[in-house]
Amino acid sequence: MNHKIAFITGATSGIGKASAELFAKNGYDIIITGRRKERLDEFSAQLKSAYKVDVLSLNFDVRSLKEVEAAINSIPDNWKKITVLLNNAGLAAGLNTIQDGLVDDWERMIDTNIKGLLYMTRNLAPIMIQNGFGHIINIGSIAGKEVYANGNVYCATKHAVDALNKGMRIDLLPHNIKVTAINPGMVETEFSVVRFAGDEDRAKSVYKGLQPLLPEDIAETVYWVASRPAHVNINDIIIMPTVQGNSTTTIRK
Ligand code: NDP
Ligand code: 8X3
Repeated sequence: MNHKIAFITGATSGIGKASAELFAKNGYDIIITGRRKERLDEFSAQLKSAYKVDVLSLNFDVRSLKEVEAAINSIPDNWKKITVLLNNAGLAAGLNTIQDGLVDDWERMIDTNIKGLLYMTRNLAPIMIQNGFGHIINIGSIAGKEVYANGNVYCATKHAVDALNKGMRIDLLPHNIKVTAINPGMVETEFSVVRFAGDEDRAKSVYKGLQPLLPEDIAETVYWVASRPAHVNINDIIIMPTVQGNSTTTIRK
């Protein structure tokens, strides 16, 4: 075992996967999580062989408090000195007006982006408090700083992450636990494929004619935040593609 451990939710794809890889490259042992077990198994083997680190793979749905509790209770003692928790698992489902919104989409977003993040934090923060150190990094969004047409509930969930990030920072201050939010603009991952229920063409059109951020750009930011000196906490970052001014203003070729 190495002395640094990164626990990453949603490590089967996109930002979480790129972050897990960068932490592994920098010698961290990694706890990877997600619902797609085959992807976790494959990624775990890849990280172990490429970076000679230890990997613990936990296959659960962050929307289920029971599954979260069981997964965290299953962590062996030698994996409990968690240096970083990256609260990354999340999604957008649909892009509809409030009057046309699908309640099932709303519930998936609220249950994953808000309640999932809360379940993870509620179960891991006490372990960090016991350890006397830790760093919780929350992946928010530009959608947590602004609201755009048809983004209603997704934006609300990310505004909640913004508020929770500020609240956690205050509550965990006496316990030597750092708290950071990273709020990206457009990052090309599986995000839009998920948002548009598997419609690859519609997902591609989101990034057409512009250079979006890459998951590796966010991973570098996550790693930079996590590797600041002990006396420095980065509270909040907004990171955008150079060609994106805000949620709705972009320059496209
Ligand atoms: P991806 O769809 O590529 O990755 C999402 C990850 O979250 C997957 O690993 C997925 O794993 C996991 N996940 C989703 N739902 C659950 C669940 N119920 N339980 C456990 N894991 C879950 O998207 P991104 O990498 O882009 O998204 C990561 C985060 O970044 C999200 O919080 C998103 O809101 C945020 N974000 C994304 C932006 C973008 O433009 N891409 C911009 C701003 C913020 P699995 O399906 O295997 O469970
Ligand atoms: C994802 C970015 O602009 O689609 O959080 O809301 S956006």
